[in-house]
Amino acid sequence: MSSAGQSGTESATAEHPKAYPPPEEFAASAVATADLYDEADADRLAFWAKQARTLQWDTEFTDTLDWSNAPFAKWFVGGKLNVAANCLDRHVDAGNGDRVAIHWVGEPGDTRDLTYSDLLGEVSKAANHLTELGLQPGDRVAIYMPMVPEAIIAILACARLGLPHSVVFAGFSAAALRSRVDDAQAKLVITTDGQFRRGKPAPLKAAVDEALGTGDDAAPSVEHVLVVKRTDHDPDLNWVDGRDLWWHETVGNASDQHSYTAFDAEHPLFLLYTSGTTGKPKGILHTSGGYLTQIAYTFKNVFDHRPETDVFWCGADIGWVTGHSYLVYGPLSNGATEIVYEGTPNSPNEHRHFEIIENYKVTTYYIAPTLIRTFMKWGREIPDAHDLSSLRLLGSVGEPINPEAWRWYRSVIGADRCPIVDTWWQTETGAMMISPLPGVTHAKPGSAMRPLPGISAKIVDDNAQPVAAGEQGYLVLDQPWPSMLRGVWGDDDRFRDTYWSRFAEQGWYFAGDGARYDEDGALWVLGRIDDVMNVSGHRISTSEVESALVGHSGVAEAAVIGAADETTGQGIVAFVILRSGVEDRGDAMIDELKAHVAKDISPIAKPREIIVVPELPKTRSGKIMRRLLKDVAEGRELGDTSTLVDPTVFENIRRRNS
Ligand code: 6R9
Repeated sequence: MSSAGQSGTESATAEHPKAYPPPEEFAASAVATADLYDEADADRLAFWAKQARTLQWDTEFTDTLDWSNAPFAKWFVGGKLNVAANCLDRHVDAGNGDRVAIHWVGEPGDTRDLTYSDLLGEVSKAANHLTELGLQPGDRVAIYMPMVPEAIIAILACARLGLPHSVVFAGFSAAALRSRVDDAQAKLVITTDGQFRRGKPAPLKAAVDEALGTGDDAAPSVEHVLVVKRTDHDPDLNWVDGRDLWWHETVGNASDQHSYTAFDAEHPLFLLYTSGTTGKPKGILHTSGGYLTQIAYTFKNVFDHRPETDVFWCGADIGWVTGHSYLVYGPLSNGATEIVYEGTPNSPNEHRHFEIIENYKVTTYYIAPTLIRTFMKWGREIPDAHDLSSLRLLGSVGEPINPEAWRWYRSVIGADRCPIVDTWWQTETGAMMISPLPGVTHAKPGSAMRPLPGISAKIVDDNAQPVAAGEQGYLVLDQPWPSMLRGVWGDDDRFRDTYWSRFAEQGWYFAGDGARYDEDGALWVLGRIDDVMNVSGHRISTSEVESALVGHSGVAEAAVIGAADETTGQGIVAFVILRSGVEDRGDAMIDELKAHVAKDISPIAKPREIIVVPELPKTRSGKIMRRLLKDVAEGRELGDTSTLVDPTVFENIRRRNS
């Protein structure tokens, strides 16, 4: 096992310090102070009970945690609350009804601002109509919508009525929607007629119609389809009488007064299907009190949130967990003002995000490393053309961030002024787990640093023994946490097998990620364990090699996989996109890149093969589909490409490879 790697490549110079301390001014008035760690360490459960009490409970909880039926947790036992009331009524009652909750920006340029009072009125109307449709607490609702305000209104209306929502990303296929609707036995599907994509309306309800089928094929659980008019592009829109309802004709005419009832802390709040690499997607189940507690706490402390002055922007889609937690429940439970943007970052051009930051004076910006690398590829003159001085904190989520992208993000977007929080968490964890606290923790480019106060994690080997600093191991969560998944919908065995069987004896949750501590005790998440390569008995993380490649001035983005190799077990194959303006010098370029990796990490990490490509295959959530690259590298037929944003990227990759 080589101990060289991301941390090993960090040399502390004035230009690139090893760790960045929180800026003094920021630290002096930070929301979260170092006391939080001490408080949580002294009594973890008391700490979480205190966090839970920052919410509005209609009935106090009597017990903080019941872990007697592990791994099925019950948090805040006996407590009753309404999640939507915590996101809306509470702020209106406190006199903040006129504060803007959502600055919505549509892709074609239309905008809409909703205050907390507006949002409460809209959610009340939707709740009244859903009640009229006969939905009862516990009934599931599928939401298949683009990023329009009604998507958030629908989510909150479900929460208000105790109807677990299952949001299905609007880029998923009809077949994917159908399998999720069937698995959850959803009674209602909420959708739009169409969605704007790169300036053009594209049908969406048509996919719902295809998914739900007719006659003998009809989805048996679905009673109604509620349709928001967004694009109004199709005069012949298919309509199923009795099943289909226009939102504006139903919700639009409902009363804007609605009194909520409180639900048990463990009442199901939502299902979110994760598209696993094998088998049918798993419906990850989250419940109410614990989820909202950890979401509200992490949003406030990790984003150093100031409800009076901050403008928050999370770039994720509501179809993913980041959208659920930090676009809906986190900001709204904190009474935040946030941006919701409907489109892609380059509609109508690459300036879009920076224009929004400038126009709305965004203070806090939370995106994925893949977007940061895309911005790098487009060039710094684009952000440089805008006044980004309102920004005061930057966040990263979704994948390991390579130090090169981290530094670019900090210097070009954050003007060397804004702390960066690199937040590690998963659909299953519900909320952030490992991240710096921006006013407390020194940040190292590429490291998520340490578990948040109240969270406990370990890095262990195959025998559940802690690994030494520099050694790679399994990242496990050895204590329950409030926003933990409560199960896989309808499949308790799969829940136990997938997450709790690897370290069953110890009762630990295995996250599926590899990680290591460096010599200073900073935690480095190295990516999925299945992304870890084994070359001649050496464990090398794909992200380590990617990081090295992207550290070369000619490379914009890289994806690395371990391909089967007769002699070495696995051989490293890298797919790279060159920066715009960089000339592809053929073999000379490849040799230079190989030498660069060998020098940066170690000769054992030198790629066997480097393929220059115009584009990388990505899922719609922005994750590189390494499985498919492996198919290419190993000369196999391609597996399922249905979740790719652009399935044609493979034609280009194959052409380059042959
Ligand atoms: C929130 C989200 C979870 C997987 C996770 C890990 C990777 C997420 C990361 C990170 C390194 C970070 N991941 N954040 N890896 N550093 N800050 O992305 O959820 O879509 O379920 O993905 O993403 O591999 O296991 P999800």
